[in-house]
Amino acid sequence: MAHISGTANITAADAIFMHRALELAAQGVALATPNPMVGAVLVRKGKIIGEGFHTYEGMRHAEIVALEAASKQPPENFGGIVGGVFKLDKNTEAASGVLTPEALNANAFMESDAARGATLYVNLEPCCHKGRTGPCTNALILAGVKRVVAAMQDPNPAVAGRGFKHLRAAGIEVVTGLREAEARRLVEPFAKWIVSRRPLVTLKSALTLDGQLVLPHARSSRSHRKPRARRPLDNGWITSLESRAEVQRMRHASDALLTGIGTVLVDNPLLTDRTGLPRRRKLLRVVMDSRLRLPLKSQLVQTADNDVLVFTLASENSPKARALRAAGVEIVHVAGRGGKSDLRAVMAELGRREILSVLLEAGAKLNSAALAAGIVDKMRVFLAPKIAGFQGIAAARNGFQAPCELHNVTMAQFGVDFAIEGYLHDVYRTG
Ligand code: AOF
Ligand code: ZN
Repeated sequence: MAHISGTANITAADAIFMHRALELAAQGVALATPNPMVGAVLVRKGKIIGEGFHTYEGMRHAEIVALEAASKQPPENFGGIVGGVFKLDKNTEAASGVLTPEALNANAFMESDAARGATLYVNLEPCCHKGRTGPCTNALILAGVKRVVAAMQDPNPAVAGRGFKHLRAAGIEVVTGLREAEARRLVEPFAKWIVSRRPLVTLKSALTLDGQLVLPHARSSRSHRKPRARRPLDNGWITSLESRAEVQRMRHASDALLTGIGTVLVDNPLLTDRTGLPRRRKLLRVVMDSRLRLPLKSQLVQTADNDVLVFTLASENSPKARALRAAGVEIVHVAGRGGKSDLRAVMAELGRREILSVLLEAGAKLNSAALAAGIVDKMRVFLAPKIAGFQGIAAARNGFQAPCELHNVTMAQFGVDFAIEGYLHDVYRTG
């Protein structure tokens, strides 16, 4: 249970408005990256007077979007102009003694009194540093916000509690910890990346009740023996339509998808985000292909558009590498040992490219290697109520070689399937 600090006076209304802030934050999915998803709600006299969420292209932080929305409210909604204690003095460029001239300029649009005395609900600590935009703390102080309810501290070391301090120093009441668990979940890819510069890796798998990754007929072109099943089970799909839609949502929420050449050769997958929802960067499709076996005719290569990246032990200058590159595939040589690529180096490279989250959708081999390399942060396993009943293949052929235990486990149902999710370690714990 999260510790709520700042005041004992959390009201039912606080919980409702924080819920709204979290909802808004989630609207930044695939749009905020590589920044965190943040939503903000400004409330005055029990009424929402402005709200918004952050998108990376929109630049402005959620708090600023909410303040701007509030300033566009008709005066009757907030009681008109009431004093100007924090107002910007255009001659001296000073206000309330806590602002830098730089911040004043950045926030000069805040001439409205709409937010004076208001409470801000936000899922992340307001920033107090200058990145692409000015500090939100200054804007909030300048606008006369009286109380800030924030779900969690910003994991960014450039902020990390200093935002709260700045607000308190300016006399603003700060409450933290409300709905913290949800907030931390929403911001976890950013939290992992901003501290370690490595993406958060989620291993996704779909299994039958007998622990198989493959159904009879699904890969009939490869099978030597005819499977005994009389008809293909659901066209070879292990999971339900509802589960597959959920996997699409998981792809939508990820910056990159990672698979192995084995899966590409057998399934010839597209590995795209087919939700149709907007995203600021294409889903990066990443293939581990130590010997550069990726077929030029594969769907992946045929659809490559600056969004297919292959990590290989092979030379970047071989004829095959050149052909793939000509087809629009990026080839990156990676160090390795014993024919196996260094997955930690791969994660470092993806982190350098501002990839915050990786969805690992692979077969037994790459799953095992990823788990062994310690790069997996969480797992989501879809269990389908089907029995594959393969003959001659041990039920353990699912890529989970070493024993491990998941933490913070949650479960959800999608059609007839159950998705079990848990963490291999705390992504907020650093060092
Ligand atoms: C907020 N509100 O909506 C977001 C915050 O380069 P910048 O100026 O966009 O700053 C990015 C940093 O600001 C980011 O690393 C994170 O610490 C914080 N994100 N903060 O107050 C927001 N998106
Ligand atoms: Zn900010």
